[in-house]
Amino acid sequence: MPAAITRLWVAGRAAAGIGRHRRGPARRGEVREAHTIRLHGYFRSSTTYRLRIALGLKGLDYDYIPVDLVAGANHAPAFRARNPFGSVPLLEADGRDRAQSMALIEWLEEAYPQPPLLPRDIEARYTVRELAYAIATEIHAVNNLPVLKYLRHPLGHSQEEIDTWYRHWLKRTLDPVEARLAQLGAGDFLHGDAPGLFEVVLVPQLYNARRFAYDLSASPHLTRIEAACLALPAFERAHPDNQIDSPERSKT
Ligand SMILES: N[C@@H](CCC(=O)N[C@@H](CS)C(=O)NCC(=O)O)C(=O)O
Repeated sequence: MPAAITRLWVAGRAAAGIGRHRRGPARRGEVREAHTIRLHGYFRSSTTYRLRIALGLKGLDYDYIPVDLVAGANHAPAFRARNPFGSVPLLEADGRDRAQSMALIEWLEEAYPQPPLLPRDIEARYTVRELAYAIATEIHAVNNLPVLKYLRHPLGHSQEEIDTWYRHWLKRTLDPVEARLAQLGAGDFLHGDAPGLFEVVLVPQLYNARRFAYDLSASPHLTRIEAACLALPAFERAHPDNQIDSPERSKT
């Protein structure tokens, strides 16, 4: 195994008494061949962070393979051949290369249903998706790294203008998400007493928001949910600072 690859046993909800999964999705009456799950990602990528949390909450064991986005490793022909989007995360799972974080999390949910990231009740499931997809499609899509780079070059915007752009799109969606959480009377988590798809998407976005000095003081529901999540092992292990490609980790 190359030195850059680390084997992680992600306890996630296992810490709360939920057992470790066998590799390979469970299908009734079928003995699955054991496949290694490999997550190709970047420590600070919020979409990779989503996958680390989701895998952790599912108690799934995986290898983490860093892709250096700053060096452009995601544009190397060998990587593009595996993921034509040239983005992370790339998940090798069940014998197949898979891309696009939201599709990946929904796939994980279907392949490894326990513990669930979506509620059983159709209305509650709708609410979780409403808020998770608002963040994934309205904020992340306009604030991701290639978009910010494009604003700089060729469009020629200053860093200050780019930061203003970033915070504008954050506010435009985080404020209504906060308002919806207030309407719903959300507690430590959007639904029930455990995190799910919404929290998987929210926590990485708030990590990014803080990097861009976004003022979260008017978002008490968001920050309360974030704090409850960050206290859990699956979220702690998934944190960018705790990844093998993080400069923060190499300091310790
Ligand atoms: N829609 C994609 C977006 C993935 C994405 O934007 N990933 C970023 C990191 S967060 C990336 O790979 N950027 C490539 C680059 O910077 O060139 C998903 O959800 O997986």
